[in-house]
Amino acid sequence: MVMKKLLTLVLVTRPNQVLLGMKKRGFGMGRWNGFGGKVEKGETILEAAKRELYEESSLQTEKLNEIGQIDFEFVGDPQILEVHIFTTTEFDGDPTESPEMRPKWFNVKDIPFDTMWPDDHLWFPLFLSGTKFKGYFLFEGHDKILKYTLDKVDTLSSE
Ligand code: 6U4
Repeated sequence: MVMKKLLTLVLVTRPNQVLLGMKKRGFGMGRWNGFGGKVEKGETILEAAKRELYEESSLQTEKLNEIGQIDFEFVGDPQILEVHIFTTTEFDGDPTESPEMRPKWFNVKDIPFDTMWPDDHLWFPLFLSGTKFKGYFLFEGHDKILKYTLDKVDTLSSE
């Protein structure tokens, strides 16, 4: 039986820059990534995305646009991670370090793909150009992609 775990990922942008956080603990530790985490019982995916952004960066937003959905499978693990990816340009507050994340603005041309999940350099160009997408990645461990699909879409299922 396939078990799916719902996760969120929020990418905050301002002109020519994207805010990433260095993950200090847990899943993806040591990698720059967007802000997000698990959807909890009783909340919607969108509510989870806002909550996790706030908990991890201190930024608040009422305006998230869903840009992508990716299923991640890991060899030997029956659980699929269904990650819902959102963007925003409208937010309140200043990025602040949390126990989970150390935030930093990056110029779009200096995105540190070498210290990010290996799938990111494949779909960031779609996100940066405002193109919606759906993907699937099969990982062996956390460093090697065995196969993947990535498709542009007009709409995402949770919209
Ligand atoms: P806690 O709550 O601390 O146990 P943790 O195990 O640290 O959770 P969490 O909740 O931070 O994990 O969620 C993992 C985050 O990593 C989510 O925002 C989704 C994101 N993520 C997972 N796999 C990814 C991948 N291959 N590429 C990517 N982001 C990924 O860009």
